[in-house]
Amino acid sequence: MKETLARIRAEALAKIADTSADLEQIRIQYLGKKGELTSVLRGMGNLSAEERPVIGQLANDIRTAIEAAIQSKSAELKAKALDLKLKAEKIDVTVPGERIPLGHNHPLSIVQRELEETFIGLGFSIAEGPEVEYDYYNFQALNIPENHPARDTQDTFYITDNILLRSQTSPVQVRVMEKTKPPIRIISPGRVYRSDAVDATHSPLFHQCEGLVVDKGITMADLKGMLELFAKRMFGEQTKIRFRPHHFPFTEPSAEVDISCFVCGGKGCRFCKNEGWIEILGCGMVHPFVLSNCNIDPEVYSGFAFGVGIERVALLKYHIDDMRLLYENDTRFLDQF
Ligand code: 2U9
Repeated sequence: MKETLARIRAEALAKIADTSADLEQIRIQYLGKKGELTSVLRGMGNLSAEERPVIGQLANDIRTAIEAAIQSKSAELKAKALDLKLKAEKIDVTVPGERIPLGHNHPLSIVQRELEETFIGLGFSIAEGPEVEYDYYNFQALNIPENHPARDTQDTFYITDNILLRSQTSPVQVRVMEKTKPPIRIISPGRVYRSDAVDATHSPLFHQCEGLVVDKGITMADLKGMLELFAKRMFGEQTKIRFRPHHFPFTEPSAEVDISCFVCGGKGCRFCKNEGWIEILGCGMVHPFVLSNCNIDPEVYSGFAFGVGIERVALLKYHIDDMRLLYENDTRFLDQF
């Protein structure tokens, strides 16, 4: 029996020393309920009274030795595994980082921000409204008659008979006037939609920034003074403005405004097609019908309004000759801003 025990001890310890993984299997094989050491101990009933404690002691020593060997091997394996893991997951903090390309504003956003900042500086607030609008706010309230070409399905995107994609940001001002008692001093920048074919100067989606001032005693002089300040801040202090009579259904009188060419200073050059002037926006005194439609008494209050195309300003400012460049998301173009 002593020999069997010695063999078990030698075999078990050799296996433990040798293994790189399944220690539990070895424990079960020798020390488990049906293990080799256990079955030897079961056979102890046949031993003499003198032999029994000696063999018992020996068996216990072997159990302790095997357990200790398993434990120390297990600790060794764990340490090895941790070491490997640490080596594998080592971070080299000296490796140069990957450069994350930084984005920047789109030229249209740059111009819109500049317009917003200029008008905020002149005391305006920013108003926003829905891009999907009622016919009423987009046309009717603005004194655009039933048979006006802008109302045609050829020119405006209709969703239903009386719901459409706004063709100007003016409905925002109508909504503000309905809800607010003057004084009102707002701009409404945003997207507008017209059923136009795409070319160098047209797009079915573009951006406008309209403005509205309503108060007691507002005159065309206020409009002219304000637009002059705007033109100087936006295009430089030397900029002059010029008014030409025009017609809009929602303003009366109405005008188109030119600025002196910021390339040649007004002498005439290729940029301004030898005019010395560049058309920049439309404006006028808010039509009394429009004020009435919004429950503002035109006998008490008057106001002016203007509208500027954000694309138009961007094309001029950055000398871009084709509007499509603004929508194509070609980074070779956009990276220049
Ligand atoms: C209300 C009353 C009047 C807004 C105005 C213009 C003149 C104008 C164009 C500029 C270039 C449109 O994008 S564009 O093609 N706009 O010329 N807009 S007056 O007048 C208003 C607006 C709201 C209640």
